[in-house]
Amino acid sequence: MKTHHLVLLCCFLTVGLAHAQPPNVVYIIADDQTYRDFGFMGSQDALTPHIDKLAAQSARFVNGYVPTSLCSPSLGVMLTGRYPHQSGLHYNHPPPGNSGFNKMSSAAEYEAARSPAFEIIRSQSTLPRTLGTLGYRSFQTGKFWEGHFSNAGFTDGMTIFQPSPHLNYTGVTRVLKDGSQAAHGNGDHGLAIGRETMQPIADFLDRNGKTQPFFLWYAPYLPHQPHDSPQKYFDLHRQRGAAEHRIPYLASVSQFDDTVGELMTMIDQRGLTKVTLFIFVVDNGWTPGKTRMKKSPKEFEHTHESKYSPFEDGLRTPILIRWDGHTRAETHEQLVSSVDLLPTVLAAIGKPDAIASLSGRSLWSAAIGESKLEDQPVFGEIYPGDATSLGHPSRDIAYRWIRRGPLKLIVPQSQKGKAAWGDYLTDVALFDVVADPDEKTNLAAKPEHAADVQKLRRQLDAWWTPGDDSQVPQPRR
Ligand SMILES: [Ca+2]
Repeated sequence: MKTHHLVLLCCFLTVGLAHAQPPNVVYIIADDQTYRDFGFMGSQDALTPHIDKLAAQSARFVNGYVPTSLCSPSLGVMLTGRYPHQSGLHYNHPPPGNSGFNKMSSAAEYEAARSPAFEIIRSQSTLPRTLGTLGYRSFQTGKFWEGHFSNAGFTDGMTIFQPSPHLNYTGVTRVLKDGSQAAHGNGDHGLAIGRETMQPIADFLDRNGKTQPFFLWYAPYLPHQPHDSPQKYFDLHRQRGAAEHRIPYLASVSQFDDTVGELMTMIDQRGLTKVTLFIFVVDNGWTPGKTRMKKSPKEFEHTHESKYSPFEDGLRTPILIRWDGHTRAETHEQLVSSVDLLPTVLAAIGKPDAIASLSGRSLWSAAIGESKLEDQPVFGEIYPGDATSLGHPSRDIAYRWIRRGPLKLIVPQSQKGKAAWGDYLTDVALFDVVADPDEKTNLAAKPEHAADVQKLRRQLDAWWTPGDDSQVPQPRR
């Protein structure tokens, strides 16, 4: 009798678990878009109706940050849940760097030089790898810098570290000295998503959407340059009287937004919206300046204060979290970071401890309206695009920053006696980014702020003081 009861209990538990299938997880990651340039963030000229609709349905964290304002290290934070100085993913290009790679004699030489770096992500926990152990299939599309999609633990994907010459826009394929072609390193075949097609996602959803939970990485090369959207998007913004230097960028923002609409429709048409957790974030900001690009005069260079920089236009992002029936559509003003996303997702799927010792904090209980988020500081680190060595972020770090309340402290780091890379600051700077979001007035030397500088500096150093890289994952030797 007892055994019979046990069997029944087991059956009951199994059925119970089957009903509690964890949600699908969809990351929508904008590439090079400034935090202000969304309708729901108050933009006057950017048109983002589909993202605005998602925002209206989401827990909205409007004071979000990425730790670093550059593509690959920022995506690395999202994949690993660790800061670049912890994951070792602090660069776009391993040594000898982007121009060094372009000077190589053959694709074989380039691939051999770049491949050891892929061991860095292969050796650590990632979101797709962890979700895989929990029964998820995962699909990588768009930007991805770690070679083949499987290196980060995706079960399926588009990026394979092979040239994709049919994508004939800049920054996708390298041509080496012997005429051979190689993948640039930022996503190759994956970069077709959004710009050329959404079909691979439709196919993945049709293959896997109903049978097991899935994780979708939607990180199209948009609104990133080249700003070569279909003419209708240029016409739209010209007719609306947008400033000339903003039109190519705004066109790409509109094109990106339309793809978000397509994606949401695809998921909806398959009846998957209610069982899907959506995350929206930007990898780094990008603000058009008024200087035309030499190589492509229809486009404009970005401002010095956005991408790459330690300033707000490079670092800020809205963060949206939506799972219908769970999250509450409301605005949160607290400071949050993209390093918080991985713990948030693990909390949402009921596996908060699936990866030990993550750096961020879960936003989940705030997103579902269960508790108010505590005010905490956010931190970050800025590097050049090219690493001088692997496994040693301390040798390349150029700026560290902390924001607490309205105050942001930026600390430049000189390397080998030279001023900090990037020509952003030569000395410690303190800004009140609420009163002065353009960071024009450096308060660091003002006597009334001496205590703030000291306190923030202590907190920043406690978070990370460059020097000891012995815990950083190493490349393959
Ligand atoms: Ca980017």
